[in-house]
Amino acid sequence: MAPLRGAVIGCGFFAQNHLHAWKDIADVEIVAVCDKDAAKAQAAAEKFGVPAWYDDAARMFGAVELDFVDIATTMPTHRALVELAAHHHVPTIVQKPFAPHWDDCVAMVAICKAAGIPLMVHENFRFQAPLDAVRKVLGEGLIGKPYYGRISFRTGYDIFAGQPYLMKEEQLVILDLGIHVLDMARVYLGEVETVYAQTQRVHPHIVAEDMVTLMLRHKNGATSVVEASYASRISPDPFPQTLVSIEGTRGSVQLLEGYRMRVTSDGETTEKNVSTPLLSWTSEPWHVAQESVLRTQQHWVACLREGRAPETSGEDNLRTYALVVAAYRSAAERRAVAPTR
Ligand code: NAD
Ligand code: 89V
Repeated sequence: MAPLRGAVIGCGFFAQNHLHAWKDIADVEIVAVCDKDAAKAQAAAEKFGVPAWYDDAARMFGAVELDFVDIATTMPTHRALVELAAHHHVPTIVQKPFAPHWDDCVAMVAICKAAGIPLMVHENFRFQAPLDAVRKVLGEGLIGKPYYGRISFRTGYDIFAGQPYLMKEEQLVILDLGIHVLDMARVYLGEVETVYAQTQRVHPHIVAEDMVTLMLRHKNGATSVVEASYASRISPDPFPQTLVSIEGTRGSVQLLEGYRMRVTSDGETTEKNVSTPLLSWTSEPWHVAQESVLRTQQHWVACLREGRAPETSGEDNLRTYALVVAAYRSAAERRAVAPTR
């Protein structure tokens, strides 16, 4: 079978990981790249041996036969690009956050459904090896029925150096990072009944919140504390690790610094390292996050080939995005809020 013909739109900071990862998937050939900054598109084409580059997505869709498109631009552009892909009936994977506003997310899901194309959000925490290891422990029933969780991403790593646009966002840490952590709360403990959020802005030169503490009540009665911070001066700084602690009726599972996963089941405790080895294109401290890009893209390809819906479909991501919306409302109104979906 011929490899799937893909294109990448957006050749900026994080797309470099996408492009490396596509190279590692034998079943995919990236046949075009596009960036509105022509120099970036050309540089990506040269670096990754891509035969065609464009500085205009509409022109690219008109010129190239595609089996899918991978949109790795920042969120304000997602809706217009997804609409363009849907117009050309090209299956689409789009980076998180899905969009700046709820209505844009709903519109993208609807337009892809109407066009009959799959839409996946690149929610890569779902595919991150250490976070997946915790999920497997829960799935195997080793800790019994989970009733409490703490899922925490706190760092002082200078994310603004690589992503300076984040300094100007009007909604920052919940939408950019909390969205990943909230997604994992759903995965580990189920859908959410209410969200209570408190935000803080610590960094003096940014517009929006850089710290959030959330308390969730899940529909099955479990409680979780979800934390996201870009303003934590801690040592050692675990970036980009998510730390997890989940308690259940038979024991607990913890994801500790250094990618150590500790499981207590019926009184017996075991510990193992759940990190991933370095790939030719990954480096510390980002390597586990980078590797999750490869896993995310492998999932997308498997779903396309098998004709099944991706786990992090647009439809699924609406449920996570609804938690983000509820969190901002909760923080503004200082009360617990039920997500709308
Ligand atoms: P970036 O600004 O470095 O890159 C975006 C690129 O898209 C730029 O080169 C820009 O010129 C290009 N672009 C913008 N509009 C375009 C258009 N209409 N057509 C073609 N090109 C266009 O941004 P980034 O930091 O790489 O972030 C991109 C996305 O990746 C964001 O949504 C961000 O949240 C996400 N991200 C995800 C992770 C993760 O772990 N999942 C990590 C970092 C960033
Ligand atoms: O955009 C992101 O997902 C970043 C992270 C630091 C998690 O990569 O916030």
